[in-house]
Amino acid sequence: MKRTILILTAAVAVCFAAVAPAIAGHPTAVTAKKKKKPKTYNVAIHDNFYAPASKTIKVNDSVNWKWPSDVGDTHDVKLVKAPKGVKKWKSNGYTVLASYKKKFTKAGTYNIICTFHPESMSMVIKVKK
Ligand SMILES: [Cu+2]
Repeated sequence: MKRTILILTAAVAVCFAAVAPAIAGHPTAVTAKKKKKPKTYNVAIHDNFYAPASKTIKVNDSVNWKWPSDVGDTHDVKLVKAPKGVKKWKSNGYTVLASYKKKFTKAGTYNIICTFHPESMSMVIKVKK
């Protein structure tokens, strides 16, 4: 009887030893398959320009426009040209301390203007796959 228990105990130990590395290895395997985390890029709003005025990002990255801490002229952010099927958007106009964030889920070229200064204030965002 004692011998049977001993054999059983050994069998359980062997089984656990076989399973344990698989459990321990699981999170690593999942992490390795994960895609790169999307990024958020800041664009500063000034009188009267965006900085930077052009930016290349990847699909699912975001751009966050930030109005200055010192009161300036009123500016906004309006998408005027985008790849087919992308819905156009426009922020409100602000003079100070605001932000407006947009995610880009489709590859292509996006043209953005400030509707208060459409002649001088524009930017291009290129979204790569
Ligand atoms: Cu403006």
